[in-house]
Amino acid sequence: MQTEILGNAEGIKQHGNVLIIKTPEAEARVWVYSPTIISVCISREYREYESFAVIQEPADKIDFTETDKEVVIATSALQLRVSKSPLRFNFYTVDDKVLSEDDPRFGVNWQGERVINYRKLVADEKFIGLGEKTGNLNRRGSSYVNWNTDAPLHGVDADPLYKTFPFFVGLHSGLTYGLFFDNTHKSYFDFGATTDDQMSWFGADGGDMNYYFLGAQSVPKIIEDYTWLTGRMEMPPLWSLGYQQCRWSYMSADEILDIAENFRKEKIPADVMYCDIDYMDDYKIFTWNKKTFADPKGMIAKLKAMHFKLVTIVDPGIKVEKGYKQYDDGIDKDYFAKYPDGEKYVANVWPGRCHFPDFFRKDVREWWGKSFTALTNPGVEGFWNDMNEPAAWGQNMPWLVKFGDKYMPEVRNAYGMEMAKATYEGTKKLLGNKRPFVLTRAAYSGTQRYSAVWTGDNSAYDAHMLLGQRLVNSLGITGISMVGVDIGGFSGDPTPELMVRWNSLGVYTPMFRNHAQQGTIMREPWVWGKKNEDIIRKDIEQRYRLLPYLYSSYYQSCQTGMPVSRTLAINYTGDENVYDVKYQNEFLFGDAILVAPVESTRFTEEVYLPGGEWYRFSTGEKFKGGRAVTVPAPLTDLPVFIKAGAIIPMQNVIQSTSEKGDGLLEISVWYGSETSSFVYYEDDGSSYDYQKGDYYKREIRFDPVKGEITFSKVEGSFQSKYDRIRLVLHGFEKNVKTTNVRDVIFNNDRAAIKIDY
Ligand code: MIG
Repeated sequence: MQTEILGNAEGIKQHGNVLIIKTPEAEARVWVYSPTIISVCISREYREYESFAVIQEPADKIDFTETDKEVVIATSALQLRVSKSPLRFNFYTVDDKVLSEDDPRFGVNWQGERVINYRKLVADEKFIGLGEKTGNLNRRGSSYVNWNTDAPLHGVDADPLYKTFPFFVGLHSGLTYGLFFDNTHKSYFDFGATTDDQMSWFGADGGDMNYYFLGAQSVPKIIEDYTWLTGRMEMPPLWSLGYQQCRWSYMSADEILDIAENFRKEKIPADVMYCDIDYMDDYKIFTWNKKTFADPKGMIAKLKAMHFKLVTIVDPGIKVEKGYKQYDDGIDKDYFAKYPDGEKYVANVWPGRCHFPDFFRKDVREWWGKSFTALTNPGVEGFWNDMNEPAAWGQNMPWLVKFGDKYMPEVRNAYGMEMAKATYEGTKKLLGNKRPFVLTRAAYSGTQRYSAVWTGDNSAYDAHMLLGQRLVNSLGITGISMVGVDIGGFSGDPTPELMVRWNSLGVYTPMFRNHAQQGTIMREPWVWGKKNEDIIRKDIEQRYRLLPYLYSSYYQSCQTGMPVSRTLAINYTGDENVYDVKYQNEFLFGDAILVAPVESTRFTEEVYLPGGEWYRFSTGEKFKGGRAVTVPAPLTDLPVFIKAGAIIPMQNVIQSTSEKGDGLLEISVWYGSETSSFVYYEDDGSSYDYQKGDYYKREIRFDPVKGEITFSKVEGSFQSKYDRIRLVLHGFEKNVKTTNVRDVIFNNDRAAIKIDY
């Protein structure tokens, strides 16, 4: 195999906003995207690069200086010092602190088509990120592969799984940086796992060494930059934040309606029912089974009357069957993936022999998008994209299969994203001004622009519940805020204790969906006995109480990319304890709620509370942070803590998000000794009018020194659905141990409240 290491610079040229540096082996191109983002693309044969992920353009100009030894590209926030002989790429802060340097010996190298970048490892360097990856929060000492894979029954260490996010954050010496390797080939990351701690390395089976270096000095700012580059989510439909009930499968319209009815009868709040693959006729996408789902429109109307939305699954595989519309269309218009000789690729999935739409083509995406009328006409508003790694029986799709003008290995990791894009764009058009909900299993960086994700086929045991939380937390670092896991575990049967515990964690999961595999015991809240049902109900009610807070947190994801569920490493980056495997599953839900996942067999737990002060949500008990505390953790009370200074808007319990509620917005302020604030956001929860200013937004501020809570003037034209605000003050008197609640009710337009304490 031919092995080449990037050699000496031979020529340096500026062409407009790009700097081109040639060596005998290759050429490197450098662009500045923003003061904190510099991109480097090193290729042996330069080709125009079209990114699936990046939606920004580089800045118009690039400033650099050159000496005998190096070329320096400096912005107001970051320096790239390129050493010329040999060509190496080293990043520093503006005050010359090392952020990340190439390994001086090996730098960028090729072996055959494989391209790898070896980088120096700093002694105390930690790594977080890569999205849906098993293992520890701190990825130092681990290695990973990105190759989107259907992974049924995967264990808690399995790799790769369904998604690819080649983006990580490096942490050392009190400094932070991010690196996004934008390459859809099978890719590899090694964080000092197998190099005797000398180097970290990453690379891919093909394509270019094409990366974006993010030099902002805080993890939230790096996430903001990464999601600026790759896009942010839009406001989700409010109903998708409610409780979602799924199963593979509810076998008939009657069963779906029975289950929905029972939620109302049992007074367990819920918003969403799902149809898994059995609603279709012979697994043909965009059809309904004529016997078991004879009248989809009627069924959906009944669901609607009960305030339920329906989500239906779609897979990419189109059954080979003459007379089936999607098949005939696809053949006529040549929409399916092919071998190089033009023969259509066939593989077996649920429908039997299938062709696979070539989602890399715009005309195919448009066709796919329009096909959703079969679902939207009867009233479906949520679209679940499964099996889009893409998956087929046997798994090993031949490398000769072509998508667009590329072979499968080059773009496999983006197939799911392109399907989600086609689904999102198509259904958005069909639904008029309504927000569709799209859920996808496979994804690549940037998928947050189109879809929520779930973490695939987990299993019903404690270690999987904890892993699920780490996956959610890690996906948050890579721009995916709206993520769920199958609550209860997809494969296997949870014990009642696990079901109850997992459900209580689901309250604090960005997307809250109960789902289970065919053949497992039923999972609905009422099948676990009265006592457990009562706990499950109470927890789901808590989810609905928190909706105003959750919706505002999603608004933050749309604005800055900050995820709803946040590993503690995002806000407490410098605190060593947050990486301790004992505490690594803990996370912040929004700005101010700390949640500690607990196994279903443990009823007291050691929880690490970062610096500051915290209150137990359920009791109001106050704790000093910066230490671990051992707290009771019965199945009725997951350890959840509120950060001192927190401002948390809540509402009354409703049975679904389409209920108006009692009109009272309850804003809890938890006393803290420092000034704090919260951006409250509301809109109609279903349309795109908020993008034209039809929202209700105000900042709420608490100043403990002045003893003042201030509500800023309302921004936007939306009329809040709450006509009164109640201020609930917690912990506002000295020497008071438990919650001290004082109610102040005032009209929505009142601006400032003086508190004397
Ligand atoms: O081959 O549609 O991950 O959530 O219930 C299995 C049936 C296909 C895999 C998904 C799972 C879904 C199941 N699907």
